[in-house]
Amino acid sequence: MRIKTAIAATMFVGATLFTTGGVAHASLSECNTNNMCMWGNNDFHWLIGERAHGSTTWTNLGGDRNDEMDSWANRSATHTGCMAEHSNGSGDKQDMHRNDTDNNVAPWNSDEITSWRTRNGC
Ligand SMILES: [Ca+2]
Ligand SMILES: [Ca+2]
Repeated sequence: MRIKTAIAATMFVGATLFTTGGVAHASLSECNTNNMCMWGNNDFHWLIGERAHGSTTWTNLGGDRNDEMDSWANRSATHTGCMAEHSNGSGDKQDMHRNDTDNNVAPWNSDEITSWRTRNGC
C-alpha cells in the first residue's frame, strides 16, 4: 500500500467519526434510485462513484478513488452491475446484485476496484 494513501485514509476515518456522531448508514441515501454507487470506506462513507443503471460501458476510477472501494449499493431492480480489479473490466470481478448492498466487502475484495459497469453483471 502506498503510504500517502494510508495516511489520507486514516485522517478521513477520524474526520468521519467526529462529524457524523455514529448515525448508521447516513451516506447510503446519497445513492439515488436506479443508480449504482461505490464508497471508499466501510458503511457507505466517502462516495467514489455513482452511475445510472443499464450501461455496458466500463468506466475506470481515477486518482485517489482507484483501489479504494469498501462498500457499494445497487438501487436498480432491473440490472446487475459488475466491479473489476483492473481497468476496462479485467482482473478479479465482483457482482453488484439487483436491490442489494454490501457495507463491508470481504478483505480480499477491499481496495482493489479500478473499473465498473451497470449492466450484464460479471
Ligand atoms: Ca478503502
Ligand atoms: Ca485495481
